Amino acid sequence: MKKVVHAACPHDCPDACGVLITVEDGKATNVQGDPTHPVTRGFLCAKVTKYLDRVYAPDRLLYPMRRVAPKGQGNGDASDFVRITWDDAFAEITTRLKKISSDFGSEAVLPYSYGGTLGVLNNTGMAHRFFYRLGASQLDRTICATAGGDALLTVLGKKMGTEPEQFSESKYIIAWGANIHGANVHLWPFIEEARRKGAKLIVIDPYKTRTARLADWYLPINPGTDVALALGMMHVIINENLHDADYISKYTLGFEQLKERVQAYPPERVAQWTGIAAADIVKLAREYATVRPAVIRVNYGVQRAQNGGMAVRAITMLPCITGSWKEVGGGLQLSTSGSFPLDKQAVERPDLMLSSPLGRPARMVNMSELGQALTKLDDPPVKAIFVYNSNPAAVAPNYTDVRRGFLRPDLFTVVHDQFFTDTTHYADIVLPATTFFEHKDLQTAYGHYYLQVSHQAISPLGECRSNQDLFRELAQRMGFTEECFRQSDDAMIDEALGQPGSRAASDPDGRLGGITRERLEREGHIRLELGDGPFLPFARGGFPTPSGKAELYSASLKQQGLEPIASFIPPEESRHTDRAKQFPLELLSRKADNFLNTTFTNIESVKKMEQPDLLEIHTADAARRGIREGDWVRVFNDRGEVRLRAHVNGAVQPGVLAARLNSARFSPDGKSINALTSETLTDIGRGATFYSCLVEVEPAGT
Ligand SMILES: Nc1nc2c(c(=O)[nH]1)N[C@H]1C(S)=C(S)[C@@H](COP(=O)(O)OP(=O)(O)OC[C@H]3O[C@@H](n4cnc5c(=O)[nH]c(N)nc54)[C@H](O)[C@@H]3O)O[C@H]1N2
Ligand SMILES: Nc1nc2c(c(=O)[nH]1)N[C@H]1C(S)=C(S)[C@@H](COP(=O)(O)OP(=O)(O)OC[C@H]3O[C@@H](n4cnc5c(=O)[nH]c(N)nc54)[C@H](O)[C@@H]3O)O[C@H]1N2
Ligand code: SF4
Ligand SMILES: [Mo]
Repeated sequence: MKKVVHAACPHDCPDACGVLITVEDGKATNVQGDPTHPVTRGFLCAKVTKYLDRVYAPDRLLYPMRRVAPKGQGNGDASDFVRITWDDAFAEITTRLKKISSDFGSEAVLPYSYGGTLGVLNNTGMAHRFFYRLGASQLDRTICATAGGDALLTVLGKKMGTEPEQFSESKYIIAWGANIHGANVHLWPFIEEARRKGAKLIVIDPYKTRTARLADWYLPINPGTDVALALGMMHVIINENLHDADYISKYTLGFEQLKERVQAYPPERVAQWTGIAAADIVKLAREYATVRPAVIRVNYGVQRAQNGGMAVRAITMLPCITGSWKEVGGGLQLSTSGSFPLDKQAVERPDLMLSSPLGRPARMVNMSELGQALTKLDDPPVKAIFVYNSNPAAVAPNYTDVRRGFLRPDLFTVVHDQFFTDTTHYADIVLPATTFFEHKDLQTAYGHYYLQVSHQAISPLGECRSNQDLFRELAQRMGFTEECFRQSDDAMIDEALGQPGSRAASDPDGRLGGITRERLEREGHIRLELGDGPFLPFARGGFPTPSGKAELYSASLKQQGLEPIASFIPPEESRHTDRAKQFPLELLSRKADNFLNTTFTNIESVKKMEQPDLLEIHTADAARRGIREGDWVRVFNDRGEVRLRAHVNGAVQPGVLAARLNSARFSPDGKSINALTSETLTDIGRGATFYSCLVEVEPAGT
């Protein structure tokens, strides 16, 4: 029997595509983009196009297993483990978690999860309920987006922005630290449509991405200097009277202070920091303010610098002073995630912390400081780590300390995943997880405004369990008697959506309108209730900030001891500081266009599209060090070193190096690129600073 099932891609990607899976006799035989989804438009990215290879990969983890090889040794695959039953696995996990909780307190247990799936249920759902009820440490999920996200909130009050469809109406499009072809490919057709109608595409990025190569104007910027560029643009716009005085006076707060501040950022000065010529800064500012409508796609790349919060704050002020929010095809998009008014409390149940043995909210542990958490944290120390939806042994900063932590013989490590990963290499128990083909979920997005239901297309492979099923069962085995641990997935989707008519608390603006699970199941995707026609979130102000205005001056930042407007403070690890005398090169350990963080790194057909072992370097920097194209090089600083192959291709400017995030186990020396990055946090949002990283490089010999 043949059927076509509607699903939604849950990978950590703004596009959240509608997916059609063909199933024949219980086996998935085809996968394609949903042609009726207005943003997916019938195509998938190159990696998910190969998804059958991932679901049916020969190395899928299919059974629970217990380690027999010493941690961190062995082959890193099934041969390091013996197969056990789910009953054995549950028995061992519950015994260990109970013992650790009674010996050290429940906060000695740490959940660790991030973006494996962004499905509402399998991303948080039962797992959150479980760890809240257990009284485990809470994980502060900062590794990706909190610097920019929190900064955006200080200006706009909500994570909302220009809908992707409106980019086709723009005349001036700035991709600011946004690798659209690599990480957000479904925005591209709208940009192409705009360009056919005469729009210009400008790319601001220290790395010459494919998007930059296709742009009308590419501005390579020194890493971590975006806040200076945005302030410099505002210097020109305000002093040349190109701002929208009416919009500013009605809907913004703090313009006078901003006007005073930008005087310290004349283009000549900004040029010295950013490496962009003063004349270009003036031209960019004038064009941005006068060629209308102009839209900014800023992505999370800019906020992985130490001053990344201030960068996003300053960039977000631009459409507020030009009044560009008023225009169809204007405004700015960082994320649309704040517009999905689901009932998070009902799904996650943080109130269960009060019924835990602690009887209070548990301590927070910052996931961007995992190395410290596993090697230094005390009172209590972390004695058990439960990893799902994540591969921390590769993606967390400061790999050396993270690995040292995972190697601790007294640390009990459980990993739930679809594959053996860098992290299962340290796991005592591994548990097999379903892919999105094998379970149901509710899907939001951070790059558009459509809500979707993702149907289960096939039965779980082997003995795989979804995150929902795992934590539902584990709660029973721990003896948690609360009714919420028996709830079905459908009941949880209903709770997330709330009852039409009684949604007031989580959905004050009525954005869920008449959306119900039944309707989603029938229709696949439904646009949030944003009114008819193009959605202009801030055309008439309505900023949900404390003042109700776009806050160019933020009293709440000031209260936290932070700069209330924005100012440029160079990252400690950048060419502008003393540390650069010792380690003079700025390393961007970027995402691979055809992997998704470390997901897909083991899939042969996807691997063929990538060359993850390259170090991209400018000719001048290579020549000075006697490095030639294709040479093996040693990239190092005082935290660690990695081996890569030099590639001189014009992608980076002098002083900048670029490398790819990859699985540690598939990299030339078996180490993560994060052996070089630090646990220093961002100015706003406690985020990781992957892109503020100074290194030196030398030929490695053979
Ligand atoms: N193919 C693919 N798609 C992905 C991912 C992936 O790994 N691969 N990851 C997903 C995830 S987790 C996320 S968070 C999103 C992220 O999506 P993006 O934010 O677009 O991705 P990044 O690669 O982090 O950064 C974007 C660009 O910022 C540039 N950049 C670095 N430093 C600076 C700087 O100081 N200033 C400026 N102006 N630019 C800078 C980088 O060179 C990069 O080209 O993408 C998602 N989609
Ligand atoms: N150097 C450097 N480091 C970085 C970044 C960078 O740009 N440079 N980017 C950072 C960013 S933005 C992010 S978001 C993080 C990403 O960090 P992670 O979210 O840890 O991303 P992945 O490495 O893709 O690991 C996700 C894992 O979840 C598994 N998984 C998928 N679906 C499921 C499921 O349903 N259940 C379970 N149990 N597991 C599942 C996948 O198989 C995979 O092993 O990395 C960060 N690290
Ligand atoms: S990873 Fe992104 S672009 Fe690729 S199918 Fe999933 S949502 Fe779409
Ligand atoms: Mo991310």
